[in-house]
Amino acid sequence: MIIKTHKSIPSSEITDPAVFKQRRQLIKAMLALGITGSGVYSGFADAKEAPLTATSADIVKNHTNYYEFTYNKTDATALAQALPIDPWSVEITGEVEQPGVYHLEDLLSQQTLKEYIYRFRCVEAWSMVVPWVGFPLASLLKKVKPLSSAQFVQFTTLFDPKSMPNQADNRMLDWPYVEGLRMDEAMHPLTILATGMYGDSLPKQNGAPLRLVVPWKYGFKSIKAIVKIELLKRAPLSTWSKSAPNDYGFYANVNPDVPHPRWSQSSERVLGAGFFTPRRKTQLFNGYADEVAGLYSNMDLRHFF
Ligand SMILES: Nc1nc2c(c(=O)[nH]1)N[C@H]1C(S)=C(S)[C@@H](COP(=O)(O)O)O[C@H]1N2
Ligand SMILES: [Mo]
Repeated sequence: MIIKTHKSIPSSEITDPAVFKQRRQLIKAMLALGITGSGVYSGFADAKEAPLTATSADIVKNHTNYYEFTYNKTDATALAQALPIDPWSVEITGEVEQPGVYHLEDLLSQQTLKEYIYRFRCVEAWSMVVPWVGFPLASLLKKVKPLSSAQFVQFTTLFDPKSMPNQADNRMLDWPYVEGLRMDEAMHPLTILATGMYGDSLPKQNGAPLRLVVPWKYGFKSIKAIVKIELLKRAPLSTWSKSAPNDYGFYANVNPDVPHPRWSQSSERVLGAGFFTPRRKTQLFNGYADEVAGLYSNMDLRHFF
């Protein structure tokens, strides 16, 4: 059950060190028991196509974007191991009936973990297919009861310059990393919080212990190492939109017809595909249009990019 604490408590008091190992065992046990089968949404967006085949775990774990650690794609695998993820707590605050600092273990014990096999498309025009382990963000939000005034959700990554070397300067981005969703996007059943991948716990470089995954949006929306979830009346200013508003919009829906100012988004390089394999044609909403197009029916997607 959720133990609610209304003021910040020192992280040293939050969880027993043994709990991290338990969490890992929990993920494995739930998968083994079949509590988790494939997520309801796995692949169904691709009914007209072949079923999704996951990219090799080796690639997904060693080709990452994690700017708090490095501006290249390979070094976070080693550097992120310094991130202290146990104990971990998440502050839920803002326009919500039950704000508090929640122990991650308590949040997870209320959720049923499932596997969600999703396409993942980075704004840099590469893509992969990842079998995440997680639960719908909506299911967590419902437990803390958003107020009717809540229109947006803002997420914040851990700020810990000791383990995240690039947080020590603000040259590239303003830290901590912040992202946001409109409330209906946050409540959409495709939107998950991931605690694992490939049937195991989440590697640190991929956003452990808790990250967002929004499969119809560019990868930068899928914020890693979340310590704060804030329900807001107004749209938050996300990190990338703030740093380059003409390049990265708030919505960041995958859209082959809306180019980045410096490159086309009409196709993508599929990670793990052979050198001679042609690029894949990018699909509107990353192939999830049947599920999510309705969220944007009255919007000009070129303006709200
Ligand atoms: N905190 C944080 N979250 C982040 C990023 C980051 O640099 N810091 N990079 C984003 C980008 S650009 C992408 S493409 C995905 C990459 O996820 P992966 O490294 O697990 O593939 O994470 C997103 N979430
Ligand atoms: Mo990205």
